[in-house]
Amino acid sequence: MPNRFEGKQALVLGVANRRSIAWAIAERLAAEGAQLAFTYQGERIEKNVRDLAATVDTKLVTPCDVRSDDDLDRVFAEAADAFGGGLDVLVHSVAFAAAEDLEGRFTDTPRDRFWMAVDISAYSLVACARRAEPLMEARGGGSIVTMTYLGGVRAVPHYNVMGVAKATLDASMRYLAWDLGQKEIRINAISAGPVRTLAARSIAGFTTMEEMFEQRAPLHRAIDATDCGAAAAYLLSDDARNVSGTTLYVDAGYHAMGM
Ligand code: NAD
Ligand code: 0WE
Repeated sequence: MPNRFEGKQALVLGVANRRSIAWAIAERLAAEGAQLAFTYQGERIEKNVRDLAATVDTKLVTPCDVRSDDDLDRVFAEAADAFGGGLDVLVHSVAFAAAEDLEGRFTDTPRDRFWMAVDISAYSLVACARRAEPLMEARGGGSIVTMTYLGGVRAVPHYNVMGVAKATLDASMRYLAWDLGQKEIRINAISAGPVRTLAARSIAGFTTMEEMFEQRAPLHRAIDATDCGAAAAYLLSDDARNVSGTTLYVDAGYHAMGM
């Protein structure tokens, strides 16, 4: 295993359990020498996250609801404290839409739930990037990765309002790349194929979608969270020093197909 994150400090948002894509990314960063800080949403998953965090070199585990500016202010202050004033790496792996909006017709999405999905799944990246900026500047630069999905670029049945949120996330990532480039901070997205996580398992028809995916993807296989870990480690490392504002597809080639 290379050691690209020796002496690097990383804040990870979005671990819920051991299947979370955020956890696979954190494990890979830790394996390559990073020190970590984690946030979790809600007491329900606190123990999961604390138990996982205890297996790597963790400096901070703290709650965060990304809808709350107060939470975000506190989290970045605590991270700065735990890490001695600096931050090298930020992992944003957070998304949420109401379950009922991932089933019926997109047309029926009400105003409040449309904005909730965009708030949690897209605006949160902007809110985090703004708070990470001075901490990364203090280290002479940094790197940010967020998780996206093809449903933000093309219409995937049932992905609905999450697709609109991902399109907003993708565009936000590109505008952040322009602003933050000036501070030697890079930001990129990973567009993952379907992975059986907590957020995915509860989705009606997920198994059918996985089968279709494996038939149509050039590599004829599903991807897993460790594939995202490896891709994120690349984008977050100095190996990607001239890569910013881009989307890396980790989807066995699925996005390249027209049938
Ligand atoms: P997951 O359920 O493990 O992770 C989603 C995380 O979002 C959870 O940790 C949850 O606590 C957090 N979250 C939700 N609302 C929040 C809030 N208000 N404040 C703070 N945190 C909140 O599922 P996952 O599949 O690992 O999802 C991680 C990311 O990967 C998401 O952005 C998702 O859209 C993206 N993604 C997933 C897949 C897939 O098939 N699983 C594919 C492509 C992209
Ligand atoms: O981004 C996602 C899923 C994100 C997600 C999942 C849930 C389930 C539980 C957001 N909000 C919620 N809300 C809940 O109440 N993916 C990329 C996985 C996914 O979800 C789909 C997909 C794929 C792929 C939904 C419909 C169709 C395809």
